Amino acid sequence: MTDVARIADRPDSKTEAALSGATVIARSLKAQGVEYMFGIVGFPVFGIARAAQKEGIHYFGFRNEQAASYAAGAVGYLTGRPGACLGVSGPGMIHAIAGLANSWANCWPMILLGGANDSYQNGQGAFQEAPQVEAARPFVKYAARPDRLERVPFYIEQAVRTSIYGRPGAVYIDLPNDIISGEIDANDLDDRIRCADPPRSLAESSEIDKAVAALKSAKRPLVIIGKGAAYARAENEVREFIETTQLPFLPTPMGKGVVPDDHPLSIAPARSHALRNADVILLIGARLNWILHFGSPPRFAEDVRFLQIDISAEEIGSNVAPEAALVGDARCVVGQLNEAFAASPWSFAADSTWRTELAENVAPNRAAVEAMEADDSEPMGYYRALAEVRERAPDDAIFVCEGANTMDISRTVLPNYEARHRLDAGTFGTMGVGLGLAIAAAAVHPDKKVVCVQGDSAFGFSGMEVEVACRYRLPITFVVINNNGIGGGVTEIDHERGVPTSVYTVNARYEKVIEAFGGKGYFVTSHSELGPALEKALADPTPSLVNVMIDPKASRKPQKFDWLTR
Ligand SMILES: Cc1ncc(C[n+]2csc(CCOP(=O)(O)OP(=O)(O)O)c2C)c(N)n1
Ligand SMILES: [Mg+2]
Repeated sequence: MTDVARIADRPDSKTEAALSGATVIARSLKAQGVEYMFGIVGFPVFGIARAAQKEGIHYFGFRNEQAASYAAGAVGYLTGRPGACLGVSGPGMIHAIAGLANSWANCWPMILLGGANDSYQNGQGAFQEAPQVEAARPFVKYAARPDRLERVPFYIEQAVRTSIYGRPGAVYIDLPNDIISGEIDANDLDDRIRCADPPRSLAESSEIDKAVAALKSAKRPLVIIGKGAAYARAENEVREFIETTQLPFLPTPMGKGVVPDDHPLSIAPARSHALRNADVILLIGARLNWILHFGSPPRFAEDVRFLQIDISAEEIGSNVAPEAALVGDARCVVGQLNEAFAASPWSFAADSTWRTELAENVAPNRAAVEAMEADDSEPMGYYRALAEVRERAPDDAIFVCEGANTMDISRTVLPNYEARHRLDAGTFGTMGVGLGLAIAAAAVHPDKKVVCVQGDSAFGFSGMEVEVACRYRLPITFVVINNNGIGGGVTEIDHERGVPTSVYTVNARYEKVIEAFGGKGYFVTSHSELGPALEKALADPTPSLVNVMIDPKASRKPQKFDWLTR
């Protein structure tokens, strides 16, 4: 019980053995492996932030709890232990629900700590009183309000463990002022040891046999790698699996990098064709939700057979019943498949019709994209602007991408060679996550370059958080792809006719926002200016923002299906 001693052995208060509630909270979090906290102070959580800093938790003071809550979820995804978000009672906690929902949809662990009014004022119309536990409930795996200070370590251990065991997700702890500002004799604490990292579970061996047989019988097999594989740290196993079986694969947006994007078996440029024509599909930590068109026609073949690896038994059969139900940890289950293929070696033939057909589909799509990337016309389109970013960003850069076209096109143009190196609007399609995600990535990976590519609308949701990046000296390069609006604007607003609903200020100087806080701003209108600006920005540890004016009419490569086609 060494952690008991950790929490209890250093008095922090007036009386010898007494600990404040804030200290107990901070030490409990630290004891459970919570290393990062993002939030805004005020009544009644001032003391928690101060105590967290004192205990060695990295605290980042934000400008809006929304962005702070997105950062907490991203830390959970990047580290496997929940990031914490700290919010004041009422409006602060309410803003942070945005991050709970984002983490709920993405299955990312995070812990929200919401300050609350003194419990003896409940129901009296206390300052910032709100039904916070109830408000959090639909988006969390666990929500509780500690009843007594001595049990705070118990609740925090339960919350942290719940957030990372099974399918990861968000949790909520409601902290009334009387708990935070209370005092306790250290000997009275109901202390807890650090919960172990989640136990990893294997799939049933009969389901492994079924999956192996199905893959061997396939004429048109496909592997889809989701962010569940990235979360499970399955990259070594998945890479081995692809090498051994020679199966073509497709990553989901945040599954990119589990196997490097430049791997010859990646058929991402032929995504639509591969989905529509595959006969057996192995899902590795990827759900059949809207991102994969529910696994249904017309985007998939009528009789496609799914083999589904998922940590959550409840996910099995969601939208389509699979032929093999591989419930378990993606790293372990892919390891089981590797063992099976080592015992009975097999690989998919390189000269198969399917591989030839996929290659024939990859080539023209890749050529079309390359032509747009090389397009010299002014003003620039997306592809040229993003290709300039790709040419200059380091290979191990963490890309944060959001916007409509900006995000979709960045997925094609910006490569990932490592797992968990792409963060975006995710399963919830949340605009405004970029700043929080970028700050989280820079906090977790101080040695890496974070490049945050956002549409001008996406940037606007949390743009003020550039102040946080500057204050904490995080070497982030923000790139705003500016087309004067949501999915495209105009070159001039005709006020006589009224302002169109998707239009924002024309030629808005977003780079000046970061300059206000000591960051470096660049405003570019042509590709000849963009390259040098990016070079300077990326080489400089000072946070920077490159505001790239592109053609307001620029768009994606024509798609056979739009992204919501059922
Ligand atoms: C919180 C939230 N509000 C609104 C939306 C709707 N929405 C989808 S994409 C988008 C912005 C797209 O514009 P921009 O970021 O400028 O990217 P572009 O397509 O212009 O490159 C909006 C507002 C959303 N997804 N999330
Ligand atoms: Mg835009």
